[in-house]
Amino acid sequence: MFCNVHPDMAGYLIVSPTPYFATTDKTGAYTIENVPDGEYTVTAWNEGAKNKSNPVKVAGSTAADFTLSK
Ligand SMILES: [Cu+2]
Repeated sequence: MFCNVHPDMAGYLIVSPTPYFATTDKTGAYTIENVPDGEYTVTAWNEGAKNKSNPVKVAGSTAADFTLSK
């Protein structure tokens, strides 16, 4: 969504097809709570970067790290 008054003002709306999503904190860390064990594809998005999707096998507390690039 863009502002028609301020050309540098924009917002983003992401529709998630799953209840399992998170936003990062200012350090880039995120937590997705209550994900059942199983195999998933996790996709990371950030303004100006390419989407990054990685397969993740969740078994209890599981870490999935991403490095995004432009
Ligand atoms: Cu504005």
